[in-house]
Formats: sequence, structure tokens, C-alpha cells
Amino acid sequence: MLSLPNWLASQETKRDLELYYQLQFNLLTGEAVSAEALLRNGHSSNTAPLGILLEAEQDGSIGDITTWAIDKALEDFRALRMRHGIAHVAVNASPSDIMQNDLVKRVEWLLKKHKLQGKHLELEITERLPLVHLRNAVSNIIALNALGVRVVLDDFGTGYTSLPMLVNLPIQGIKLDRTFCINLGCAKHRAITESLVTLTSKLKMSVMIEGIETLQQQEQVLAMGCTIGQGFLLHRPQSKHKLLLRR
Ligand code: G
Ligand code: MN
Repeated sequence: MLSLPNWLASQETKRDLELYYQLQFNLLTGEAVSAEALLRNGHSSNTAPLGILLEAEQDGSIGDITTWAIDKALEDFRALRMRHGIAHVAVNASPSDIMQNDLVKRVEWLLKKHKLQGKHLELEITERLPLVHLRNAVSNIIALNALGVRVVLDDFGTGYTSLPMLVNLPIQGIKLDRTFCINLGCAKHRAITESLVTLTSKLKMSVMIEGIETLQQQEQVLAMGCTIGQGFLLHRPQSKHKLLLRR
């Protein structure tokens, strides 16, 4: 059994990070299907610690932060599922995480620790960096899938994402970047969004759109056949404590 290093206990105070959660919805039924765990600065709350993440990607400590986030998100999952009926919790992983040799072992260890199944966890890979070791990423995704963990590409359409990724990576779905939502008023952008929704369905992948802020956007993406969404219109990121309060 893999023994986790001390950072698991010290990371939180050292970096002063906490997790917020934003619910993701079935747009047809209005039911929450998942909650995305979002890293936030502990005291100033609601601000994403982007600087810390970029720095950690450079100095190689991002793996520890990601493992910490998975641990915490799995710990919170049961209560969130009881309260909101979600099927899984989604955690962000960076390209360097998905290429890391012991990622799968860590995930397996954490699932056992929390007595949860792989299907209760989804990893969203953000392509802030290029996936230079594609082979490692592919074998890790296959091993994660074997555990039942879903892997999706985050912020699709920005950064280093490209169409061949949909063929080269054994992923289960994509999250369309919020810029697609912002630009739904433009016919050309709308055509691209609609085509991507059709494409994912042909590839038998799931598609979620992020950044839904208006009813009109929600109706437009639903009309395109995109039935899963996330955005401020539906739910704003909240601390676990607030999310568990009775409405
Ligand atoms: O790309 P990623 O899946 O990590 O997106 C999550 C981030 O997007 C969070 O930081 C969250 O606060 C932000 N976010 C979520 N919904 C919306 C929205 O409707 N509008 C904007 N501008 N940001 C959003
Ligand atoms: Mn994400």
C-alpha cells in the first residue's frame, strides 16, 4: 500500500488552500449531477489561487496539490451526495498530473481510504501546458478508466487543446470553455459550438458547457443538444459548509 507523505496534513496550512464546490446540472431535469471542486485561497475566499497553481506546475509540486484536492473532495463527497444527489465529484488535474507515474496509485489509494468507487470521481484535465508525454497520459487514463474514474478535457477550445486530442486520448468527454457561451450571439461561434456538440455525440463522448450566465444561453445550448451545464446562472461556487445548509 502506498503511504502518503506528510504534505497531506501540512499542505492545507502551508498553502492556505480550501475547496469550494460548484454544482453541475442536467439542464433538462434541473438536477445536480456533479460538483466541481475548485481550489480557493483560504482567507480571501472566492479567488482562485492561479499564481500558486502556475508556480506549482513549474516547481513540480502540483501533483501534491492535486492529490490533496482529490483526498478532500472524496472526503466531502458523501455529504454532498446526500444533500444534492450528485453522482460524482469532479477534480481539476493539470497535464503534468496526468503524465505523472504514480497518479493512478495515489487515486487508487485515496478511493480505498474513503471507501468509494472509481465512478464517484471525475478528473478534468486542463491543458494549460502541452501534453508532451502523450504515452504516459494515455496509459494513465486507461488505468484510471479501469478503476471506473472518468476523465474529461477541461476548457476545451482554448490553450493547447486540439481536435486530434479527441482521438489520441481515451477520454470520456469534454467541457466546452466558457468563451463558447459568451460568444453564442455570434453566428460563426454558434456554428462551432453546435458542431462540437454534434462531434462529441458522434464520438460517443459527453459534452458539458461551462459559463452559463443567462437563461438565453441555457436555452441556446439545450437546443443544440448539450444537456449538461455549469455556470453562475445555475449555481455559484460555495464552501462545503454553505452547500450543506438547508435551503
Ligand atoms: O475551467 P474550469 O472548469 O476550471 O472552470 C471553473 C471556474 O470557472 C471557476 O473558477 C468558476 O468560478 C468559474 N466559473 C464558473 N461558472 C462561471 C460563469 O458562469 N461565469 C464565469 N465568468 N466564470 C464561471
Ligand atoms: Mn474545471
